[in-house]
Amino acid sequence: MSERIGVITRGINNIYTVVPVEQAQELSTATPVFCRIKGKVLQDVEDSYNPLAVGDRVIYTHDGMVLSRLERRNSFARWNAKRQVNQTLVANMDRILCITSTNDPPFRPRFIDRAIACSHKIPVMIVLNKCDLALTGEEEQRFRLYGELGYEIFAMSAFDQAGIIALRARLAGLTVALIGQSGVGKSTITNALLGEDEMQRTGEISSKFHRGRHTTNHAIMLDARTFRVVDTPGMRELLVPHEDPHVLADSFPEFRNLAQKCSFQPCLHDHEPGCAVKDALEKGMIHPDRYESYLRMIASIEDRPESWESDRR
Ligand SMILES: Nc1nc2c(ncn2[C@@H]2O[C@H](COP(=O)(O)OP(=O)(O)O)[C@@H](O)[C@H]2O)c(=O)[nH]1
Ligand SMILES: [Mg+2]
Ligand SMILES: [Zn+2]
Repeated sequence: MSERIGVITRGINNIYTVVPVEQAQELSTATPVFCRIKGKVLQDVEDSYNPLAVGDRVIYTHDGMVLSRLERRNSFARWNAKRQVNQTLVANMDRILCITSTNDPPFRPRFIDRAIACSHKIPVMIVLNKCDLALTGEEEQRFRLYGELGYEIFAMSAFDQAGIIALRARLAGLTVALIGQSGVGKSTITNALLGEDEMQRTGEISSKFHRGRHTTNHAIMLDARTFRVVDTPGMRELLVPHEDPHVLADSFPEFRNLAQKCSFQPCLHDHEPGCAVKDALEKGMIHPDRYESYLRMIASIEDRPESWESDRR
């Protein structure tokens, strides 16, 4: 049986939609193969709970077997508290679009901070949706701070066509994943980006293969003509993956140059004396809420059961 390289565009109930890699830029005309994993576990993949994510490149056969997963260029992973495992939601993305809203649900910058921490080697673009609703001055400042820290920021309303057109232009040629709390507008933005034809087609595919319309209870990669977009399921909360807490500081660019000046090496910037990050905080050079956000992430990792670590390593 001939083996090919493909891209996972959807995975549901252990059935993966695989598109030949040479067709991955033109999903709407691609011929997908519905695959299962050959055997019980995928070779060379340790995380057996969720071995494949949307965006993964795999070796598969035409009769529908995934044989192996190729090395990931990057990934977005979170902690699955119910199963006590790190869960990769998407891999090999050009951008994570972290969608937040001004209101309904309220602006939650700490969610954004955690989303950045969940993104391993993927540039994060922070999108503030529902700009037709009000934002306080303080919230606006906290949003603008991401721009100052070097993240791409984008303010829009899914109901305003001008924003959708501008966003489409920015995403040309890329494969991106939308992540965000339930209700911030991910599916509305996705549908607006796709335009009407594609939305209809998505509906047809959903009813044909998976019953019902495109509601987001699993990640799916869709063709927006000039780019690819992955809509991910809504999440009530987002927990940072279980990893060395020192790695978390890497997702705070404002700590980066200071960390070398800390007396303790490596420093967690928590209770250590002579900490350059805490010095900067006291001098008002670091936003107190960003620091608080960081401390909470560290604490959430430390609170996890130790059994997890011994099981996994
Ligand atoms: N006011 C306002 N409401 C929006 C906007 N975008 C989406 N919504 C609404 O927010 C609700 C949740 O949207 P949905 O796309 O399902 O959110 P998801 O859970 O992130 O996929 C829906 O009622 C949308 O109509 C926006 O820009 N402004
Ligand atoms: Mg949705
Ligand atoms: Zn320190």
